[in-house]
Amino acid sequence: MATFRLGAIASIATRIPHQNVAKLQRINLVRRMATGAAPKKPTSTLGLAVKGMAIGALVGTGWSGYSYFKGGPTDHMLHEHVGPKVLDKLPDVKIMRKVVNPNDDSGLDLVLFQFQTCPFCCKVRAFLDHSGLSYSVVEVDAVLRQDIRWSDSKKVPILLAKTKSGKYVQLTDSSMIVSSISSFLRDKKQDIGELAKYYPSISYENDAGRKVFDIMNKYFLMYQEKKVDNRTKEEQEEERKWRAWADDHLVHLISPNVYRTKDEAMETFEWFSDVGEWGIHFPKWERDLMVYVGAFAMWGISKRLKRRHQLSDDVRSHIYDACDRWISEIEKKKTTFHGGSQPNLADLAVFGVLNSMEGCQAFKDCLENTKIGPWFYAVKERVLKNRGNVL
Ligand SMILES: N[C@@H](CCC(=O)N[C@@H](CS)C(=O)NCC(=O)O)C(=O)O
Repeated sequence: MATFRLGAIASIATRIPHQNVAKLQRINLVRRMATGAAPKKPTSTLGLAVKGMAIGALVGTGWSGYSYFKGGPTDHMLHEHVGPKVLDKLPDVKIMRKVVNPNDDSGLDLVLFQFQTCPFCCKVRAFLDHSGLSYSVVEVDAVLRQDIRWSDSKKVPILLAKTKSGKYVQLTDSSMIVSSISSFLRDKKQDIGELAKYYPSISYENDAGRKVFDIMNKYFLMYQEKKVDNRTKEEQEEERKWRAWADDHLVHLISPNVYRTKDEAMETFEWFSDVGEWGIHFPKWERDLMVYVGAFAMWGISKRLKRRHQLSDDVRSHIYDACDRWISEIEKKKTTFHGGSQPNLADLAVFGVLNSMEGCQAFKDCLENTKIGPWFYAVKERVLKNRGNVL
């Protein structure tokens, strides 16, 4: 079964001379199309996707699964290939807080549009904090989403980064954000606006005839000088593999686990409300609506998600397996982190996804029933140590 996603097959090396990128992309497209028609998705996909989108908008979590309901392995027929959007100035939005690191000498000027407990946003924050970067945060109202109305992307995270020309380039997709900023940090001579062009948004039609989107090269770092990455090719490949695993596998285990029962779903939404400060940002009736309606809806939807991802009723066993698999990978290396003595992008991706459920019973159960704890808290310590001051 041809199951790889376009972004994950992008190229064969991380060091891609600029002139070769377009060629590689053509090759990738050919490879992608050469995979032929993949098995059709069940017809319930569309209905589930629509419901998921609506509830996701309402409750503010917008779990990742829905993006995959709209596309994925069965997609074919490239339609468009669009570079990143560039804004002349920042949109008129309310910055809710800033993370300011006096040691940040990157020269970057970043604004993150996010939902606090979205696993993709957690991934991006883990990366930005671990990298010691300063950034501003716009907490997007998950119901009205007026703060991302200026954008063609309806999902968070979105990161706006100031380019050398003084304009702001829009980075969408958590993995693309991490790859493009990480590429920049390895070679600060590059312009973030130019780098972003190596991660075009592509759209194509899936078997159901629906237009779907993905980001090309999203797990690949782009830089000119080999010396800025002294890791072996295998190490780089491993990092990409596990970053993709976090997006394509781990993230799908979150909803079925944190909304497993009505009580757990309520508890989860109460936690979302606490960490997202919904009590401060929304009137009480709206907060309560989000918590009660959201919890009930997600409890129902998580059952369908469970079936879609072919999970057994014992959903905990799947997340325990995932934690075990990840930890055994690190144990094989006999290092503290997947990246060795320092977390790499795979550590930060897995940490970010798990971090999105840290306040939930599911996470407590993972701590009790797997060996994820020491690694998780070791990454957390590094992330918090490098993070700037939250103002
Ligand atoms: N592939 C995207 C997925 C982002 C995503 O699905 N975000 C959710 C929040 S967790 C969202 O905005 N959903 C709203 C929607 O689908 O309309 C990424 O990695 O950033």
